[in-house]
Amino acid sequence: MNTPNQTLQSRDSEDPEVVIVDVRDPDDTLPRPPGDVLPGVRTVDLNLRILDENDRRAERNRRRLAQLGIRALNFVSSPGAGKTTLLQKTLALLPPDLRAAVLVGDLETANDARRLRRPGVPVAQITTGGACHLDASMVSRAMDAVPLAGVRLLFIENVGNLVCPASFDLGENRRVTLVSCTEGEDKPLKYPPMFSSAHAVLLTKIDVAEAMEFDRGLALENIRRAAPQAEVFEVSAKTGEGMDAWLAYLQGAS
Ligand SMILES: Nc1nc2c(ncn2[C@@H]2O[C@H](COP(=O)(O)OP(=O)(O)OP(=O)(O)O)[C@@H](O)[C@H]2O)c(=O)[nH]1
Ligand SMILES: [Mg+2]
Repeated sequence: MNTPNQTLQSRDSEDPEVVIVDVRDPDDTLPRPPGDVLPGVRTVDLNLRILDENDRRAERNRRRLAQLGIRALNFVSSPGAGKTTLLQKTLALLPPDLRAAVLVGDLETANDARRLRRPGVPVAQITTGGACHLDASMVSRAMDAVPLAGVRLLFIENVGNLVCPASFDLGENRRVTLVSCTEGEDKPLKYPPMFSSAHAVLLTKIDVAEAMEFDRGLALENIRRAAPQAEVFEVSAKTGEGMDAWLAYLQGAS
């Protein structure tokens, strides 16, 4: 087990090209049920101090990325909205001169990193243990673990969670929020920070919109209300619909 701020690096047993960056903290215990608080224990809100420290590290990441000539995109969404599938399709369609690397965060498993592995694409799986979001320090440690020379786009797939990742700047240049047709039209209004902080919002899985009786018009209206600053794309990573516009955005972002 790690000591705080120590990183354990290893290779995935199934795909040795996948680097595993284990950032779990030994003090990181699983959440306890509500009410399980010791009598007489006072809780102190450390949120602000932690975020201050994170912002400093994020700025360091941003400077390092700029020096390397890399643009980073942070993909956030609820679990299962289609981040990995979108990235798989994106990597398959990216022009060869737009070299990419991927960092992907999950509490456990290297499943997503395995899915994202392609020849010439460095991939690291960040194992967070109990953490429901990536932070700037985890990203910095994962950047140390993969070869970044020649890379122009760094895709960071955050832990699936529509709340916590919004508070943690990773040093990215663009934040991309995904929301899928299977989640309902109201999510942008119920989880505003994830949308108000996005540079781009992708409405995903539009191939199943009709079967889900999904109201695309209402969903788009809600996205525009919650994220008036964002560019909006409607995509299906299964059929490829909408991918041209998304790829053009990436070219512009690079
Ligand atoms: N029909 C349809 N299914 C999709 C699409 N994109 C993803 N899916 C399916 O949605 C499920 C979840 O997709 P993932 O790409 O694993 O989602 P994710 O956001 O990476 O999930 P986490 O990493 O667990 O947060 C899978 O069964 C995918 O096949 C799409 O465009 N259309
Ligand atoms: Mg995923």
